[in-house]
Amino acid sequence: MKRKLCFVLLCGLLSLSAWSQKNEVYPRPRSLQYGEGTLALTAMPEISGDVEALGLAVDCLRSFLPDTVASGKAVRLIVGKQGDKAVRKYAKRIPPHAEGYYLKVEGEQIVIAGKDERGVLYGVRTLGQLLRDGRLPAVEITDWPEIAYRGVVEGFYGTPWSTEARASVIRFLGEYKMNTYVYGPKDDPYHRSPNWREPYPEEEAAELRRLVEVAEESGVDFVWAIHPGQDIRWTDEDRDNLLRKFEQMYDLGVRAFAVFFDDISGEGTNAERQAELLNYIDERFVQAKPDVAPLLMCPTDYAKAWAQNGSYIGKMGELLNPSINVMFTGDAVIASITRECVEWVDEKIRRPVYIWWNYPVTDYIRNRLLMGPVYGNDTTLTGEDMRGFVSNPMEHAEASKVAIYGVGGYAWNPAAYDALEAWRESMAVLMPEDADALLCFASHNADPGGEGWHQWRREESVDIAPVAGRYARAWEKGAEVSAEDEARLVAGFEAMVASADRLLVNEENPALVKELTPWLRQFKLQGETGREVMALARDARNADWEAFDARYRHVRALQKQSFILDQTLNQNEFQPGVVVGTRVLQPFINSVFTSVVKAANARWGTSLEIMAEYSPHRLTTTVEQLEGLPVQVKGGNVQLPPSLEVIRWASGAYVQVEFTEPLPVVEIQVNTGQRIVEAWQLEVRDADGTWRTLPVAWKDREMRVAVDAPVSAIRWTNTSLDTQDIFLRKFLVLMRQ
Ligand code: LOG
Repeated sequence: MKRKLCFVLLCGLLSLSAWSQKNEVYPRPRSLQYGEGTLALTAMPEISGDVEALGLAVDCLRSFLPDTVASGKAVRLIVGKQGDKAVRKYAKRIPPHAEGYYLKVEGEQIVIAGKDERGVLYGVRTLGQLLRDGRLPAVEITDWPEIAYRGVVEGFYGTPWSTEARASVIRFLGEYKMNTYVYGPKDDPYHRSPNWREPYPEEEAAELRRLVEVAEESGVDFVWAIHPGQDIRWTDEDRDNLLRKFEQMYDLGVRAFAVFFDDISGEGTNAERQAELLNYIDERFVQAKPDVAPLLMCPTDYAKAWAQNGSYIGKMGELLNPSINVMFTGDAVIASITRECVEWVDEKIRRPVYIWWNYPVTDYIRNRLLMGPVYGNDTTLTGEDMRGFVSNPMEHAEASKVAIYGVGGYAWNPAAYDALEAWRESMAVLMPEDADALLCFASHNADPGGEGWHQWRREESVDIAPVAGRYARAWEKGAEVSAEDEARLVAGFEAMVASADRLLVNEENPALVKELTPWLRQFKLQGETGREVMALARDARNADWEAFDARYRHVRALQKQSFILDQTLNQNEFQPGVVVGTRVLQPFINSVFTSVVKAANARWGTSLEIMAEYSPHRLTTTVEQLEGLPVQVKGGNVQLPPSLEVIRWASGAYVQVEFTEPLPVVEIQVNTGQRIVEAWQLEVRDADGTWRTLPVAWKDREMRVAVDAPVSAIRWTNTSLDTQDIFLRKFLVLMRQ
């Protein structure tokens, strides 16, 4: 994967422009054969088939063909679904799979024969993608989706999508042959406890009704989910409350329903009671209405990590009516979907699982964007293994389309899915003119970081990572750097600045630009800082003090600007701020800056600050690996970035964080990745300047010490007689807010 990604990015510019000239069908069809020649199609063809009954498909046809009769008449379109008179001749060619279609363009004739209504629609969509400059290639296609339900579950915490954003995503789903939008934003009060019992106020109801219409026009099922588990009582009254709410949603036009029991505690988690309720809803509501889709549920144990003994999830398999679909997020909350896990859960739930894929959701890392390729899910999985695959997106709807596009291709045909190809195409879909700039930005904004709750990681900055590694190591060791590597790094930073500038004023996709803007501003600064740090390294090598001194001040100013952006944009109470390029670029820039300034201090006898990120606070340490580590300010708290490598502390070695002034420290948390009881000392310096040692209590790998006093510095020392190898997974100072 790595090598492939790297290759593709290297030729990124070239292949992108070549790609946009082609008219590929996406998702890739099962079988596609081009014939000889092309057919001109500039107006509505003469249709053989029941135009009335074809409804959506004809609307779709009109959307890419001018509705004039004049010149198109020569072309005949034979269209219909299985059983229709018009396509009887092609009955044998129709794939025996739901939503499948057969399409043939030959001579002056087009045939679209669907397995069902949606199959016909998908045939027409394919036709639309094949049409370029009024011409269609002669072609024969047989196509159908592998996974029955494909699309999105709006299931994140945080600001729910606006109606416009939802409508835009729903249309996007339809366009790329996805068929499902599940409505379940955690922060819609009428979805969740305690207000799930209440009807939507008029205005919200009207917006939902509109969305149901948009979904209908797009060939997408709008699934409305309720989340009653936190306060539900297992009484007839609450059962009736739930059904009443479903009836109201039915009146708004909703024809597909879900019940979510994730992230709850207490009585609501009872497996038997949940199953009883769901079966009741299934029998009295879903089955009782002729036009309602199969019921969908999200279990309380929705990931294997905490469904280990399988007793809860096994009960669901045993008790739930067979037609009810059961969601699952995989091995963990955030995880790549593996065959092993799917087989495990399928056996437990006694039906093919409906995957709730927690990507590109960022509600646990709100200062980041996830815009990398959709890769890592098992591509041998079939419709027998999974009944559904839906993506839980970011609260940034437009930016999420990069991932949603990938998910669409994967779920349609996992075996033929090409992660990198889909990723590059999505850039051109979102911003045809600035696709290369968007690709540049996306390639450096992909990794969730592995801090905090979830450990799942993504590749990032893949093309430049090995070059950056070589260059930074050379500086660390004081070795010769490669001129070629240096040139590539400089070009990379310049491309970032140029991409950010172009995207900031892009007019093709204003909604996307608006979402990205805080990150684009940070990205531009990162590109500028990287470029200037490379130049600083050159000044140091050339022993040009004057140039170095001026450049150093410039880098300092850029670092401070980045700090200010992080402290002022995207402020929220969870992960405030804006970070970019965290996996490769920022650590690279920091490491080179620190190495270069250290070398300069040695050469010129100066004592320039080597901490690479701006901070009002200071770090002093005798641990070499921690030198230059930034003291970060996040949501008013102070922290050191978590170390991913083992840190070697000599006897007596310490790290000390000094604040600008005495600050109201409430608690200090240190996580060392291993259990340590003695031989470490935590001290604080009180406002009057005296140091005192705090009693330290460990719980597992972490110690938490209450302070609750103004403190001007904190020191953490290895007081044992031996060298200690520990991680510094967390060094967090909580302030009174
Ligand atoms: C929630 C979901 C949230 C996601 C990622 C499920 C089934 N539920 O841990 O609403 O967006 O994780 O933070 C979840 O995934 N719980």
